[in-house]
Amino acid sequence: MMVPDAEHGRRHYHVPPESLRDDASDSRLRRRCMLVIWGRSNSVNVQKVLWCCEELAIDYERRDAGGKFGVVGMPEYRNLNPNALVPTIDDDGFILWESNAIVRYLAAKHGAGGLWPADPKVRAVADQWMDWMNTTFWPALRPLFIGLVRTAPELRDPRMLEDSRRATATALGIVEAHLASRAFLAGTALTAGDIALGCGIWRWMALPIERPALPAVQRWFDALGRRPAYRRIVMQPLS
Ligand SMILES: N[C@@H](CCC(=O)N[C@@H](CS)C(=O)NCC(=O)O)C(=O)O
Repeated sequence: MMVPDAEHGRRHYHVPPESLRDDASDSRLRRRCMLVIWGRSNSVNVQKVLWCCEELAIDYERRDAGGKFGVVGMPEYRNLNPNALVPTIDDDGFILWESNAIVRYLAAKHGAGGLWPADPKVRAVADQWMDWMNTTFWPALRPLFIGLVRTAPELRDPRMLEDSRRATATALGIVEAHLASRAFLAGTALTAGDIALGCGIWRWMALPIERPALPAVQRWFDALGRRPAYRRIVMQPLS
């Protein structure tokens, strides 16, 4: 049975995991929206997709999967995403996984000229920062995030936490220099590049750690924080 998700308002629905796919013969399981997103809402990669949808006012249903919800190990889910990871989308039968690819797809489909810039060079810069989030920033920050948020204090490795903190601060020096002369990562407006790195920067800002002063990064983060969709989807207690 579908039940409205009170946290996120009328356009969002939780569906029990057993109903992975729609069953047209059962009206209770019938999909209300063309776009279904599988993934727990506290995942950095799922948040990219959710925030993108909110910015573009795309109707979607989110279905809990991953972490404590399981689902990703079910054969039905693995048929959709053989990586057994979240997020995965089903856009009216079109299945796609990898969060950045999903954001690119949705931004191109619904946000051409905006989140997905028309100018190939501006778009490439947005794309560059999406890749940088996945290949540089998140690998640097992830050990610190997992260590402080998802690891019992007695099991934490202080050396590893400090290495991760330093590596992330060093990586952010690159962002600081880049943002010194522009409001957003690809220039004057929010793009898919900001969506990807913006989900990561919230974790850095919300962790109880020492952070170097990075005025341009702070200004950019403050600008993200003025967006209702960012506050609603990303600026949530870390878990
Ligand atoms: N490169 C993938 C990584 C996906 C990924 O690692 N997802 C994590 C959550 S952030 C996951 O599914 N973890 C296992 C789980 O939640 O059960 C992407 O960007 O979508």
